Amino acid sequence: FELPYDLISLPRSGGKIHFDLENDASRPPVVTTRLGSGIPVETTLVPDRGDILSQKLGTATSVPLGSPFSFFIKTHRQAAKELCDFFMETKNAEDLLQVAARVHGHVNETLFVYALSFVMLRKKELQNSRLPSIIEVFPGKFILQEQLMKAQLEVNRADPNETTPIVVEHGPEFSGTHLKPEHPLAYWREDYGIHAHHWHWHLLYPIDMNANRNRKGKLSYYMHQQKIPRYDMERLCLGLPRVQKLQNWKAPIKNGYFPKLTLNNSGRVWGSRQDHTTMQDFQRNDFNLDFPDLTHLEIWRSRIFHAIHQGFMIDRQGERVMLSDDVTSGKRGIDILGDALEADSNISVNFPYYGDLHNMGHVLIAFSHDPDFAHKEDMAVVGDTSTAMRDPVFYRWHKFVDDTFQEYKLMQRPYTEEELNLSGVKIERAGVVRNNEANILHTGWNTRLFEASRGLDFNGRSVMVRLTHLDHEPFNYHLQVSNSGKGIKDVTVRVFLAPKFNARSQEMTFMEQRILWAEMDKFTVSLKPGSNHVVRSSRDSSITNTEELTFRDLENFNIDPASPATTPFNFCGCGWPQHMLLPRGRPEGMAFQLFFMPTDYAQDKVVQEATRRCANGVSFCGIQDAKYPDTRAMGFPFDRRPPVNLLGQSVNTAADYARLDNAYIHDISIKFLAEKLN
Ligand code: CUO
Repeated sequence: FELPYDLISLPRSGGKIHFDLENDASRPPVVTTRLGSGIPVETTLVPDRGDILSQKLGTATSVPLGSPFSFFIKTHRQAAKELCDFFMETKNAEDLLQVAARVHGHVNETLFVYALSFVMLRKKELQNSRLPSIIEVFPGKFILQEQLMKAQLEVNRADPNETTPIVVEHGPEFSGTHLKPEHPLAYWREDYGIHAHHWHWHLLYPIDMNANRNRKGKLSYYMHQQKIPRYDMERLCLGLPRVQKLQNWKAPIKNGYFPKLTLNNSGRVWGSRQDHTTMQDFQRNDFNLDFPDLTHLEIWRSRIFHAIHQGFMIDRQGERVMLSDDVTSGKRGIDILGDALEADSNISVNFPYYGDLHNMGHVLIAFSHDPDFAHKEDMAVVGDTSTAMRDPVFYRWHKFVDDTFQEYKLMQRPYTEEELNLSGVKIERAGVVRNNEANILHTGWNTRLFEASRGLDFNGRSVMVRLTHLDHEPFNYHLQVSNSGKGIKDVTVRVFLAPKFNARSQEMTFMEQRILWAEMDKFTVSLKPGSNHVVRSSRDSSITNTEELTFRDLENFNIDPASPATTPFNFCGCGWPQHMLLPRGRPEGMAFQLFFMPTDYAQDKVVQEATRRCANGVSFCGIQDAKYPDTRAMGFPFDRRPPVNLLGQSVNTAADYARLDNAYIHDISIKFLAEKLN
């Protein structure tokens, strides 16, 4: 297998540049400029820039070709930083392409794609460029090796003049069998869209890269936190208990994981973990890592819990840094904690003291099958942001991380009635409508085609893969909202979804349900005085992304570079997949609750210069080069425990919030049709 020829395409004045990389060391790399029609108009050989490799690459060459690259490993982050800095120094798109073409083949494949993507997201002149889906760049990370080999065998057997694409299927069995209790969820964990989102998100909010985005620590907490209720909801649909945090690190991890995937298109395979494997001290010498052992993780955890309970962290000068979300200036406590726990060594309040807990958890788990390199086994999937979410242990680790954040959140005072209330605005009714039917939503299966032959070479033959995935029929939210004021009132409508019953089929208390609320949407509307009928499509959700862009989409995508309205596609690439917006429910229907809460936009809004914004994925991904567009805490109002009393009565369930005029709770049913949706 070889690396892709058409790796990245960039739009530019007069057309697109296709980045053609010949993976043949005996010939110099070639950069071909083509017009939008795809006809080559100019071919420029990269000038001899031999000096580049020795002088500029620094530690970028320290990650071997064909091996895994992990952003959770500090030495790999360093390598990425040096390569990104080097690419950032290029003068323009043309220069970047030439330099990148020269570097290609000399640095690790994932690192190369990572750095090039990183730079394309950040260089002003490339802001309109688009990245193809990671699924087509690295098909081996998404499609089982067996299926790729099948396709290769078919190519070998076929008539060489045959041109019709070969199609291989992936799913719905995915990587295991129902003999294992976690397997029924494989369709969810191995969904292509959630991995593309996770890869893209970490590209936007990298650790140790000095790409310090507004409220990064908190966004890291919130984006990862929101995966837990979504995963738990899916588990409840299948009758599985909620995910348990991984907190006893010296006990065996019950569930193993065998990904059956290949690494960096090199033919090497990702590490597998047997059931009941125990995390070990890291003793490998292949990462130049000055390595802490399990005990270090335990010490860091104690220090972080200490800080949470004391209400402050200690910086490198020994000074107290208070942790509180009620601040009028500076960072909120959740941001400080997020930066220390995630951890970013550049912005952690005290990296040597609070350590590298979240990242090293990924690493120790990812090498638990071969901690001393005795078997020369490669890293497991949980070490790479584009594959980590396949493994059940990912959710157990992140449940631990999230519970740590929740420990902090429970130290915060509850919101007051005044903070929750919005006087003058009343939700009279709210619900959902799908295809003229109220309050019953449908899920089922669907498929999506990707071209495996863009990222892998099947002797020039086109190979498609048909991926099965969960999907739902689109629906609309309808809200009847009255505004008793005399003028227009702008509000932010917050919409959440949670299961109505717990695994014991009981209605949940506020505190049990509190961390099961998944954000569905957040949008602004202007309410005129009197009655308002607000309709919002599920397709416009603030958490979701438009579907993954394939290489073919990019080729067919005509962009007018002169138009200021051009969508900044790269940022739009981030976001939860739209097809995974709903949990699958059950064939007989499953009870869920929707929670709606309009808040005062005048208080929520962030005053900043108008930026080009992508409407998709904002809740999880923010806005490019701008502040996070909501001043309230992420997850408001469920990020804190409730007040003891609201409007004179105690608060026991989320429905008690609906005593407020501006809150509404509504029961719906989600039905899994177990068939292909149209
Ligand atoms: Cu994204 Cu642990 O940060 O997977």
